[in-house]
Amino acid sequence: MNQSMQILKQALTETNYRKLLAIPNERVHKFVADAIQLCKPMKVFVCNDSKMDTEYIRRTAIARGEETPLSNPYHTVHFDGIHDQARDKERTVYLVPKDESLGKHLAQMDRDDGLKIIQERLNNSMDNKKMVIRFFCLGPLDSIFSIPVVQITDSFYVAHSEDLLYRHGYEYFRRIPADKEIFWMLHSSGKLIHSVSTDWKKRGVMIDLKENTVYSMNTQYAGNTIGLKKLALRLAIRKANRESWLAEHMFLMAIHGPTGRKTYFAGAFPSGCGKTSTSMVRGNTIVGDDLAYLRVIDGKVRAVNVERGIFGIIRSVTQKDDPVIWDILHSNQPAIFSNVLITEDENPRWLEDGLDPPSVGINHSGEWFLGKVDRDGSEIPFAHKNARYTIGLDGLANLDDALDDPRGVVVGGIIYGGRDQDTSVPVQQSFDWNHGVITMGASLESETTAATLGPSGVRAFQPFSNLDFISIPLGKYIQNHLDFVKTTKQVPEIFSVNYFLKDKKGNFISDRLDKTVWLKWMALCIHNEVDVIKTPTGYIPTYSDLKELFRHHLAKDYSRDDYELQFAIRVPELLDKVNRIENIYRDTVADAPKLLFEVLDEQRNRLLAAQKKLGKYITPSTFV
Ligand code: OXD
Ligand code: MN
Repeated sequence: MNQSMQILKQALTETNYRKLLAIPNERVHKFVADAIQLCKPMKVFVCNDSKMDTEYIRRTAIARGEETPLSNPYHTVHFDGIHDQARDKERTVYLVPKDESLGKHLAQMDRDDGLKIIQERLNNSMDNKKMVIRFFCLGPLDSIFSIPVVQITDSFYVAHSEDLLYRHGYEYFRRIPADKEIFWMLHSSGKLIHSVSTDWKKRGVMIDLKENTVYSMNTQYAGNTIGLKKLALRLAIRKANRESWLAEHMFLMAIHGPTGRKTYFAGAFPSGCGKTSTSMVRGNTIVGDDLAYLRVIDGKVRAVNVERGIFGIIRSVTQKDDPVIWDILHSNQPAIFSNVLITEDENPRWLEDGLDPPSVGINHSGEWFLGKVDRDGSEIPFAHKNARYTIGLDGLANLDDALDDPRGVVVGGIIYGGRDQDTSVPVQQSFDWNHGVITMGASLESETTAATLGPSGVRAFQPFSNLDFISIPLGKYIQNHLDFVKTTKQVPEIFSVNYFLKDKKGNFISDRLDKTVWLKWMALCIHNEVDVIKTPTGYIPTYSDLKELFRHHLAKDYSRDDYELQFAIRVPELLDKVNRIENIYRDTVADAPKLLFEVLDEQRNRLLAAQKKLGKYITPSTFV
């Protein structure tokens, strides 16, 4: 018997040992044995795909106080510690060998130093806890897109969340070839007080690229702990780059057109910028709201949802604007709410839910009452801005029937969107793939949000909405995008959207539901069913097409004044943006492709020529 087997035999009960050994993969056995040796759990639970096992996970999360039941028997609430309410970008680092660098934009440290820290922090980390071993698959099962993942965690909340969010993979692991590439995740919440991680100063997410392994320590917030979400995305981006496909921070949805035609779109928006709400826009169907893999198959770009559930921002979900989400959160579909308020009658409440604000309850700060302040004297809102809901996709009324298609869906369009109050128009189509990749994807900027720790509302470089997760030098990542469509004749159209333009007084100049129209317009554009106006930065809609779309889909009388205001070409701001982006690439991205500078230069020249002829702020009709 080898050493791993001896460790397993000693640490696992007979039933768990048999369950683990039913997976005939020695690398799996070794990963689990090494984790046991390091974390020294009191007990180990191997979870298979059965209802009994997954129900055990849910019940234990409640029994251990990691989740609190609500009046709806299918609902629970989880609270993260007060310092652990969002993704920690600073403490999420790649471990790289001494002679390698991932470039200036990626947080990294020497691999040997990192491995030492991991050994220190995880040593004995589970000594009075139970370790859970889970198996999942990213993407549909038995597909070219599938990536098997082993998750080890001491958090039943993490294991329960993954149950709702991912495709169960225990049986899948039993049939994969011995040499199949696997992603490995090891998480420990560390020391807990009242079921909350207390050692947040020693929080860390460390990504060992060499071994395809991610270690998450002393944290519970799902964005730092759920291995299959943003932790696996970082590994997938490397794999994608190696194998010439794309792993993206994108929703996937079908826009329904005339006579029921479906056109699939993948859309990349930074966290907290409308990705989920876009994928849920009424009259269309959703495949996924956060992560997509895209591959060229038989000459077409096809994509799948990596996940099978939603970990969504709940702030400002209302019955009026988000009816599908609202309904599911008020149904008997299982849901975990996090960092919301629990009312006295055991219901969840969140900020801007369209109801009268509560005055008492329990939230992540403990007992809460109106006017409660933190140590610095700042008022604590009744729920956290980054409060979330976790649900499976199954109960959604608008779920697309291609969700589990192993070949994925054919992508007609790709959308890039960010929080931009003064520069880009609400919607535009790029001139071609390279123009879209460079001026819309690689040039994306967005104001920071509560999804990450640190100040919100600061304009930040956010290429492809994926900067937080890119795990290869940025220039290489961009080159992979440029090359991606080389073998396809059916190249997706690229668009940008901006829901966040404001007037001089700081008021938004479009409504939340206007995105319905932008989406329908983009689908019509792909099928050449609308006229477009060529501007220096892309093709924009005509007033008459939008007027008709607003009337038809939102019963709204769209005024020419609104059109002129929203679609004005703001040359000074657009020029500033080109200059800012060019400087960032010139100064901080050593491997930026030459083409990037050429395309940015062309954009600048078009803007300068337009400014010379037509002035600084150009009304859209001038270009007709
Ligand atoms: C998320 C994020 O939770 O991007 O999806 O932070
Ligand atoms: Mn996300």
